[in-house]
Amino acid sequence: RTLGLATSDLALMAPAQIASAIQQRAAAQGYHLVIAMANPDNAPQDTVNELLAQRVDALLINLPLDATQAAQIQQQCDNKPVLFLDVERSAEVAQCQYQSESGAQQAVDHLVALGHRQIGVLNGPESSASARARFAAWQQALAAHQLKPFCVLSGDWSAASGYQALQARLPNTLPQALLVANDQMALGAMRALHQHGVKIPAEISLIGYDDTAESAWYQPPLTTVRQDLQQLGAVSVDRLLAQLEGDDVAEKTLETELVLRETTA
Ligand code: IPT
Repeated sequence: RTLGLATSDLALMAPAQIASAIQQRAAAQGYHLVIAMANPDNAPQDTVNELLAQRVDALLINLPLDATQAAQIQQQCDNKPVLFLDVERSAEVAQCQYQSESGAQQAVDHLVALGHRQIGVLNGPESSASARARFAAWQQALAAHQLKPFCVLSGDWSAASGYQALQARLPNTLPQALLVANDQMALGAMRALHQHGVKIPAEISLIGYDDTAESAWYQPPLTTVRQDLQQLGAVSVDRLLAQLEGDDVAEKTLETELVLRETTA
């Protein structure tokens, strides 16, 4: 009895921690897990094919996909149960994902309550539906306070890209606060700010997204929007196993929440 996981690059913290949680839960339920990792030269379908070639019984897909790609993969898997973890919400496929709205709203409300009006964003890659959903949720939360993003920077999820985005911005006025689409980019952003002597949180507040295991160990410890990656792994395995047993699985939305640490003031 074997489950397959098609995943984004495991050099990234969040997918690695999700895979770890999935592996643990699968083992606890008596399933073997086979992992296939996306590679920049392959289409998502190729990654899924690697799993199908190994005769997995059901599949978890943690690849950033739009609705069309997800529908294609669903077809490709024939009638095997498939559950998507990083897909455009409008896709008509089984999904197990965190919704961005609650956490984004708590993050913006927190910054506004601290008196900040100039709030910038450092977004993830435009090609990712999750990055687009986070940006939309921030915009909506800012609009509720009659605000627009003070500046829009972007990166590719890596710490290096967060560093570069801030380096490029630093000659110009910084916002009072920055919403960052993941904790890894926040790590790089913090290094760039530190190198330029900009004090966090006295001169700029930062809020990340994910709450990876390392985020409490940043200096200062990172305030962030938490997606409980452990829970995501466990819930997605349980749901996939229910699909495998033929149960009609209800859509379950997982809620994000703001975790206050020391990067906002
Ligand atoms: C998403 C992470 O939040 C982000 O930090 C990045 O690692 C991305 O994955 C990589 O694809 S989590 C995903 C389940 C939406």
